[in-house]
Amino acid sequence: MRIVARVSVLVFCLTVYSLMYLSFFRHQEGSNDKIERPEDLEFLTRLKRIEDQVYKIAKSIEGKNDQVKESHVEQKKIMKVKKLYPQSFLFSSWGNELSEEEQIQAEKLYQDYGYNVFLSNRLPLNRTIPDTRDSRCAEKIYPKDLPTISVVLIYFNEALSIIQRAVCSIINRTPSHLLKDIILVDDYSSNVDLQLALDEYIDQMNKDKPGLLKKVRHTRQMGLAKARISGWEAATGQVVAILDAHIEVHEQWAEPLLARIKADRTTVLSPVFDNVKFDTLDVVRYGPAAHAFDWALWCMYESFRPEWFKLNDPSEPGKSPSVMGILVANRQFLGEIGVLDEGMEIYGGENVELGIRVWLCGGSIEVVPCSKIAHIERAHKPYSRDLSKPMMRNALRVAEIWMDEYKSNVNIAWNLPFKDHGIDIGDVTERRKLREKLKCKPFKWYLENVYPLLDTWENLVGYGALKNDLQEDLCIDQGPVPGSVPILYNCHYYNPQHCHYSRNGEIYVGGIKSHIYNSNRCLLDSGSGNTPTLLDCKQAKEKGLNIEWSFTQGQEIRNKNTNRCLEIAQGEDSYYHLVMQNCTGQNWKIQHVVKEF
Ligand SMILES: *[C@@H]1O[C@H](CO)[C@@H](O)[C@H](O)[C@H]1NC(C)=O
Ligand SMILES: *[C@@H]1O[C@H](CO)[C@@H](O)[C@H](O)[C@H]1NC(C)=O
Ligand SMILES: [Mn+2]
Repeated sequence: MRIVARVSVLVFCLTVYSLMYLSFFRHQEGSNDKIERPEDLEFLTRLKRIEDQVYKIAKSIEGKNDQVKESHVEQKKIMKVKKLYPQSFLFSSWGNELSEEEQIQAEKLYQDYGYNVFLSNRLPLNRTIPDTRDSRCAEKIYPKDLPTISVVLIYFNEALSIIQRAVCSIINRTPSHLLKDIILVDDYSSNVDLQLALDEYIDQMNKDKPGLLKKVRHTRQMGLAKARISGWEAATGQVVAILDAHIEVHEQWAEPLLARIKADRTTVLSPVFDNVKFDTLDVVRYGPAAHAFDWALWCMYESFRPEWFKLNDPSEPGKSPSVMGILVANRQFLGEIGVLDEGMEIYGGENVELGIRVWLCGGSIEVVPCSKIAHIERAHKPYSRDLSKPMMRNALRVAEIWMDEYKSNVNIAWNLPFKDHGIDIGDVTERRKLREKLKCKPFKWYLENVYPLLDTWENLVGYGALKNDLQEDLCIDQGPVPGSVPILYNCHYYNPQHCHYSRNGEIYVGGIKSHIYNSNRCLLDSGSGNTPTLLDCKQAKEKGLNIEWSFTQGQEIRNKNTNRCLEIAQGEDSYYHLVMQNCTGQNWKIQHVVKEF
């Protein structure tokens, strides 16, 4: 059944400024994305040229000039296909014909932008892209008198040709009587060509239709949420679409959205994205899916609910718990419910905040399969590790404003204590007032009616690192993956060491899943041998394995079935190991307690 095969691929919320922080993290990437410094390469190229010269001179001294010329041409041919960057993902399936100079140029641009700007600069701005919609979409007839639309493109140091292509696709593929304006919101880019050259382009485009393109430029970096608000403020259309700037819209992208909002002004919509490959800029079709999130408020795709599958028509809109970043809404309605939370910093969580607010305060969210947008997914996501700080801070803010008695799940997801975590979430009084003014429903309603797939974690009593009194610098760790043997390891408090103890006696090791369709890894005592094991909880339950433990904070951890204890013992190697053995009175503590146990 399709419903069982639920996709829950963790993806980055789509709208991350293309370049934000890229320069900071460029040098911290994983070893398989090794980057050679351009200076080194220039030097190598120069060296190669000198070698060639020497070779030539040597040959000419030998008086074999004609042959030399030939062999040099031949050599040059081979050189042409020589890859200067065998490690670079940019060239893994692109760029075979590039000369060395071109390779250097392309690689530099790729490093700067995270996608193939060299190629983008050479493709026509009005290129055609394949129609990736369901065949039923092209047959649909939309009303003529649809609301007008303002398109907002948000960017920070985007490549000029990428922005131009986005604008070009919007102008060419939106009925001109419906396209009110295109607003370019520059969150304080430093790129020179995004100033004069872009302004010239805007002037040129506006000659045909005065006022069509507008640019809003922040005078300091204000972050994603504020950039979107600036765009919304400048918009004049009845509907506003807030998009990334590294996109191309598909044929008929606007009509299904406008028709839906015309029918119900309280629906907030998202088109369906295709993936534009960062290297070849080819468009890869993605199917429609709901936009979801976990308790840390990271975004992910999730399959639509069973009701959507019952429609048996993949061109129909599907309900969605949230939006991933690209959103389309009635401009006034979006204003009435508070646009976006200005208290959000840099990146993350603002889309989930919108999702929850829309549902709780009188609207709904849908993903519209017939509206498609091709979106570049950048090659390296170098910001992934370090964006977690603003992400965590913003998630706590969302929880504080919206999540009522469930707000501590966000703390659990980030392995933070409930109180005194020392993270400043800013002033929430305005947003709390807004919630009251709009008479929004409680979060429980959202969990029950909109997002029942989110596990409420109501049985959790403890979480965090699990330590034995005898060796407090060692923590239980999920051990090698793949693998099923938990180990003792120096405490680092990251996900592999996150343990959860549930009221029903289960101990999860290596993090906890947010969704009921996922399963945690349960600690179990097989009953024989002297090591504990980890196994998928659902499987372990089906097999009737011993996954229940009696544990009181600060006391022993004893398996309810085998009566053996989880303990530590020094091996012959003098290191401490996790063992299952007859209880000798060893005691354990879990980092954070939800409820006394
Ligand atoms: C793109 O623009 C060029 C120049 O105006 C034109 O010749 C060409 O037909 C256009 N291509 C498409 C696919 O519209
Ligand atoms: C563990 O305890 C059981 C029952 O109390 C006993 O039969 C067994 O011999 C003990 N095992 C060891 C290794 O001491
Ligand atoms: Mn994006």
